[in-house]
Amino acid sequence: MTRTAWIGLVVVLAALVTAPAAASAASARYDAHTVIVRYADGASSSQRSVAGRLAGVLERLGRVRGVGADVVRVAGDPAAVAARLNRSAAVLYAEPNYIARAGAIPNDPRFGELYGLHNTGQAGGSNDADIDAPEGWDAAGLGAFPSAPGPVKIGIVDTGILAAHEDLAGKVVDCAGVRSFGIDLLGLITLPLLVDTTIVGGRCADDNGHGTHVAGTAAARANNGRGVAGVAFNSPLAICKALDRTGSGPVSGIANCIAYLVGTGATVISMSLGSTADSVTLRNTVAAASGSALIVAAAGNSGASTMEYPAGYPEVVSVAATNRGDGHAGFSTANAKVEIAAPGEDVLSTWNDGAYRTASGTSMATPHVAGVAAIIAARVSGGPAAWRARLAASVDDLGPAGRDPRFGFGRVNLARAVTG
Ligand SMILES: [Ca+2]
Ligand SMILES: [Ca+2]
Ligand SMILES: [Ca+2]
Repeated sequence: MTRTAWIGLVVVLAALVTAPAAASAASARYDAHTVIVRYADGASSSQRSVAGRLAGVLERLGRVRGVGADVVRVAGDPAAVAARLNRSAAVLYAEPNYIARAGAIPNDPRFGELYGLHNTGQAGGSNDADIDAPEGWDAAGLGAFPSAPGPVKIGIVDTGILAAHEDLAGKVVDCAGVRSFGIDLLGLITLPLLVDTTIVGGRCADDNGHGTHVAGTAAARANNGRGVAGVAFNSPLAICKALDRTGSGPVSGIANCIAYLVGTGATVISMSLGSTADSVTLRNTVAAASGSALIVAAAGNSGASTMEYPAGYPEVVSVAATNRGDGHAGFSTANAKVEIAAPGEDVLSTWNDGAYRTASGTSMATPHVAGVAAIIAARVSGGPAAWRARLAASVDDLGPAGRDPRFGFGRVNLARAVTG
């Protein structure tokens, strides 16, 4: 094959990543050992002490600033103690120490760093600049963090996955990849000779890290006491490796992977990759797949309006990136095809060394949307077109009112998506 012909065949799609850059899940309504009590102003200290002792108060732990109330440790059910206190003339009011929650907070030790899922202003971010994952999980009936596989499989075309990662264990139900990216020379470079993008089973090991990161954001195990939490933490994963260790691969492999994933029954397909080349092969493959799967893809990291594909195809949801302040991430491509935005700057997720890493890119935004789409697909009938409409209708509008080139319809919101 001549060099010219080869370049024509191999349109390289690059992974769209930029340079590297605890709470309790208990369901109790109130604290098990404390009560808040405000004694009557006229009650003497001995009257207070007697009333407390008779009701079950053991000791005073502290005060609630500004309201003149004490926090006391009690014996027995705090609600019963509070009821007894309320019958005493020495008490103005008493109540259980009710627990306020932001929806379902999983016990994963690094969940607190996932501003994209639940932003409390950590690390200088803006409160609630997030996809409202805890509220969404609650509303979707996932607040108890079921570990059993959910009904919607997410397909990912990327560099593969570290399937044995502690936070991805058991997630991968389909694994395949292209047969050969070329001839490997001592692990240093790959000669683009004898490229064979036929899909073969079992070939999805991640030698880059990008694919493992994307998979973790979409579907890492939640509430398992380890690492992070994926948006659709109960979705099984179908993985197809079409990008090599440098994060690039020929369009024929991408197209083959899309067809493979459709065949596995994946109804959401996530592609954190793109190319400025408009390939007829890829366009036709995407069009054929879009009847059975909702396809989401990264808008690109040009920082400009450059059109990239597959995000630019009409059947694909093009995803832009936001930052921890709900602002436009500077690298994120902005153009008329951008349909939705999601957190994509400084996103913590799983890596192929078994650890966790922060990365930035529309690559990182895309799996947030894929995860929300999977939870939508489990609840909304009507197929990919209906799921796509729900995604667009359940955003938090950012920037200029309505759809705009930087944010599309707006930043994705899981809670709105499952209650809309
Ligand atoms: Ca929120
Ligand atoms: Ca986890
Ligand atoms: Ca807008």
